[in-house]
Amino acid sequence: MLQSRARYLLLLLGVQLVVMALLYHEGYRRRVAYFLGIFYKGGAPAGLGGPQGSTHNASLPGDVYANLSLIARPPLRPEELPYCPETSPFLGGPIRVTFPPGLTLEEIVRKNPYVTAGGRYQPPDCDPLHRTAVIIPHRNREQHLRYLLYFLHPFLQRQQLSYGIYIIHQAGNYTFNRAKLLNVGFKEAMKDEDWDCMFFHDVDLIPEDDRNLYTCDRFPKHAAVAMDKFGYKLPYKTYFGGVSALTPEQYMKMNGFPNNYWGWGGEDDDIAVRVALSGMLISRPSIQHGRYRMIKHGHDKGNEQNPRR
Ligand code: UDH
Ligand code: MN
Repeated sequence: MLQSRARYLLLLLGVQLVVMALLYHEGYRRRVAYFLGIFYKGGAPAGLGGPQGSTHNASLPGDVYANLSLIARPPLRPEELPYCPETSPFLGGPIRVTFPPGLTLEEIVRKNPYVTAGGRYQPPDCDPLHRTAVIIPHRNREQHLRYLLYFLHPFLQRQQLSYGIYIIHQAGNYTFNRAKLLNVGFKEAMKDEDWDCMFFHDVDLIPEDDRNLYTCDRFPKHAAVAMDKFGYKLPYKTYFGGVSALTPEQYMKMNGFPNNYWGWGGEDDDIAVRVALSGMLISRPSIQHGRYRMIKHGHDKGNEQNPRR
């Protein structure tokens, strides 16, 4: 009796030792990926960062590109792909936001080899649960746009979303109209695909935590709850500016956004009123997750404060 118990304990110890040796050898992340059924190619990084393999750098905490190369194409036919898990195993939490000087579009393309024309992406290793379009109103902010794309692509890929990014550019020099551009973006994006979530996204706001999921909620979502310029808290309770997200159904229910706010200000509060008038509440991520850095800027020419807002 005593002997068989000792043998059992020895066996347990042995198993434990083998598991520990495996953990040590394979590295924690890979093991987690393995247990979650994620395939990866061993050796040189084969995913994001691609053949160059320059992005695999686990030594930099918060690097938005770190370990993204673990997302690789598995040896499966598309119809055999498993569903993506409820929670992506690639989330890393806080992202270190710095602005590399001399960043070019070519560099962003190089670091995001799975993104296809039109800023579109599908997870290569699983069937996504969410399809999100990101709508960005834009004019004369090329540098901000480069930084946003640099951070947003890997951020969205970490969340295992199917996504498309739409830059809605206002041509000419006439007064800027943010909300109208967002309406244009909605219409154009829905012609392309049956998106289940639209993110309306200022060009100068960089998300700082990848647990801020770019998916829609039961109610219209205001995502930019903690911006650095407001001391990382909401400036006021009904604030709906910066980054927000609606399903097509929510957008239609409130009859979209106003078209008549020319120049800076007011349109975001109008949108919040529309949400309330259509009987919906505002959903928000937590203050820890909904963090954003705004790239510093002054007032734009052609977007003067609207005194009649
Ligand atoms: N936008 C452009 N081009 C413009 C104007 C606005 O692309 O000429 C877009 C862009 O996506 C921007 C968004 O509209 O992020 C909102 O405009 P904004 O960034 O000017 O709005 P914000 O509330 O402006 O950030 C605050 C005024 C800045 C003064 C700061 C002085 N310290
Ligand atoms: Mn801004």
